[in-house]
Amino acid sequence: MYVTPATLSSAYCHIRIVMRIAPQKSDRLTTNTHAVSTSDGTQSRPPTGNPLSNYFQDPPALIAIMGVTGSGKTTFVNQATKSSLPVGGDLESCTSETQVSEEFILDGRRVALIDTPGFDDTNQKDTDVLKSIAVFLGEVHSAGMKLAGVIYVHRISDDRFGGLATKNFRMLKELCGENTLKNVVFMTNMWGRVTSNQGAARERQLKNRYFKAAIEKGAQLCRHDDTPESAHAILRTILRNQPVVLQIQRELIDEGKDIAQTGAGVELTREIREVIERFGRDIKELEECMLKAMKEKDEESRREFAEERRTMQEEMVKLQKESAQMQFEFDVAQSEMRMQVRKIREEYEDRVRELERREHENSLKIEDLQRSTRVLQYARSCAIM
Ligand SMILES: Nc1nc2c(ncn2[C@@H]2O[C@H](COP(=O)(O)OP(=O)(O)OP(=O)(O)O)[C@@H](O)[C@H]2O)c(=O)[nH]1
Ligand SMILES: [Mg+2]
Repeated sequence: MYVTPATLSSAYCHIRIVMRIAPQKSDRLTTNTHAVSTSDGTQSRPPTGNPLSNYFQDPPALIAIMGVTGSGKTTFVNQATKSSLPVGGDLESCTSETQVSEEFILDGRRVALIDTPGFDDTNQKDTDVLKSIAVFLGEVHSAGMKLAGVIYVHRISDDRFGGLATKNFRMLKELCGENTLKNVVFMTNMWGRVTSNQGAARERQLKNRYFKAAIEKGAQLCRHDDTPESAHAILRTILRNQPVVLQIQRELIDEGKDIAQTGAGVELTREIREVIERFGRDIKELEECMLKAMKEKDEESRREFAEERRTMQEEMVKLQKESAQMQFEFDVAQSEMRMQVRKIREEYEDRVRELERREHENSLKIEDLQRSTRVLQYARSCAIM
């Protein structure tokens, strides 16, 4: 069973997600006893619902799965974790919120996969996708957890690296940051849909062009052959890495930036800002043309320029509203996240205080016991004399 924030709209859902993958020590022992071993070294485990505070002590290895809508992210998560999260068709998008898988055991390590929605080509959808990923990753970082890495899924069956692939890849770079690219694996899938020559040629193009710079900074390129064994082999590659803090996590939590100010936020709003700026310049030019037509008493041209300016102004106002709406939604997500982060920290501090209190009590008891032992030993030695 999986937890999706879609069912609960506020940031509260994120805490529930985090809690889902945070087993208590006692539960972990219990569930491990019931874990089902499989021949390939993995174990599936029953769901747990435990306090978030346990997460601070012993989190599972977390790996995020990113990529274009329909590239096969959820399918990969299902294969790796042996679950059945809903998957979409090739064109329509399916996963709308960041969700985390049940944790499972791979080679004796607890692992959980973070399935993310892909960026699309509408401002509204992209705003929602960034909010969902940013808030989720921000909360994970504030709970003291790091990511073992990120898998970026790319369909080898795509005959070109189009606009959506470019956008998603840029967003990946902004979310991760240059320094964590060594924890990124570019995973190509859908090899069954191409001939081996076609696939190999596209793979070379990815390696030597689109992913070249990232590969030079340590990212890896892997093939996935649509089987659980191949999924696990890719996860093992990532699990060898030192866990990292992604750029978006650092920006949001350590530097206290708003979502819109982060690299990913700036990248996402860049396009809309550029179009608004271009409209502004075009409107100014049209106004100069109108003025010139007025001076030359060319009423027909002036009217045409005025009509064009009106249409452009309407478009610009529409875009400005969209931009303001994006900003507003980022702000709402931001304040929800801050609230959650505060709660997470308070809970963590309570937990630490409780542990310190118990430790103090225990040391008093030990001192007491030691005193009693000394008295007893003294009494015994007096009796012997
Ligand atoms: N042949 C083949 N089809 C695949 C593979 N992975 C995914 N698919 C198909 O691709 C379609 C989309 O898969 P999803 O797993 O929903 O893709 P996604 O990336 O999670 O999509 P969103 O949730 O919309 O972002 C489904 O019809 C899958 O059956 C693969 O490795 N090979
Ligand atoms: Mg999906």
